[in-house]
Amino acid sequence: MGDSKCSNGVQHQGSAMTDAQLFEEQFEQLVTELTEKDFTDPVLADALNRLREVLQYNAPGGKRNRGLSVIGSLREFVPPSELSHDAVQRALLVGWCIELLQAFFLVADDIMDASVTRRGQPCWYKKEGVGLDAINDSFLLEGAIYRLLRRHCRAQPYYTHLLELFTETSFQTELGQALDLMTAPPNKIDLNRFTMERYKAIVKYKTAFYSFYLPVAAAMYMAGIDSEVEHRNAKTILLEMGEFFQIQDDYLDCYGDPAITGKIGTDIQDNKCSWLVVTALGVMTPEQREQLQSCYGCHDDESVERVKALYATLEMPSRYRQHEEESYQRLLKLIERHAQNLPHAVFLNFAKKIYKRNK
Ligand code: DMA
Ligand code: MG
Ligand code: MG
Ligand code: MG
Repeated sequence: MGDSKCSNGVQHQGSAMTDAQLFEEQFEQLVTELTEKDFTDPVLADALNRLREVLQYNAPGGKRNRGLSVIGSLREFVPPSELSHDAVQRALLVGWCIELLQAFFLVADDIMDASVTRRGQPCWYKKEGVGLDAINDSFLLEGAIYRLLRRHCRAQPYYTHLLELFTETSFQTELGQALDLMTAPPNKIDLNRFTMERYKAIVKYKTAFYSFYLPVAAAMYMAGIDSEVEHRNAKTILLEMGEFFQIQDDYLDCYGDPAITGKIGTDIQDNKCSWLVVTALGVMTPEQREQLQSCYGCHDDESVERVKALYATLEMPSRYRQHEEESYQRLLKLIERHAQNLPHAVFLNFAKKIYKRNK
């Protein structure tokens, strides 16, 4: 498909833009809205310029899986003849709100995890002159979500559902981040903390709700599906997918190529309760456990290399691949069992994007 856009943004007849292109195109509009139309008091000019810079640096550049899956899911719930142009635009906007929520969490997460790069560029707090001012910038990103929802969805019957969904999901994520952080205290290495039970709790709350349940649940509300039973069914499937997604993230933290993932791993140095360390602990000898105790959570390269060498001895990459296969099969079964009244494509489309990813 060729580029269907004229330079002024008007479509040529017959060659419709893809959702990904429409999504892309909407971003600058939203930035303009947030920074030029929302508040017009001239004394705010500097703050609004800051907001623009924060939005442009932190919101784009990701895989956009979360954002695009709102419109993707909505198209599975509603037949094309019943999906108006405005409804599509609103679904794209809600998708951007999820990307903003993600940007809000990531700006803060990178400070807390002492990360260096994100999406192939320096983490926002690492930029010259930004530092811990990034904390307030993360609040700005969060605030932008609710300005946009109000402006675009206030008159919709699902507005309250969406608001509650965003606030509830944010709180769940914050609880998950709290668990993640308190399970990884710096300089207090205690391998007994790293149980599979604790691991599952962390990833369900810090990742699965906002990355998987949130976009599909938003599309369900937008399609008028608000039955508790259907939301529970969707949640069962999506939380399972979310758990697997974070396991991949943990795997890629150690084994991913930073040129592809856009970020340099820090989990070993940060003493994180990662899937790799939890799984390795389950299969190692007492001697290996003692070795790990002496080099996990340390910042020097030699210690990190020793942890990685131990992972290699324990064949962690092949254990991961085996887990990936099993998890995929389990997911297909869950879809069969729990998506009786929901289009399977919603879940399968998502699964297709995440299994075997390297980014
Ligand atoms: C990410 O966990 C969770 C949130 C809520 C941002 P993480 O620190 O493993 O993410 P990343 O590897 O992207 O820093
Ligand atoms: Mg992190
Ligand atoms: Mg983190
Ligand atoms: Mg990670």
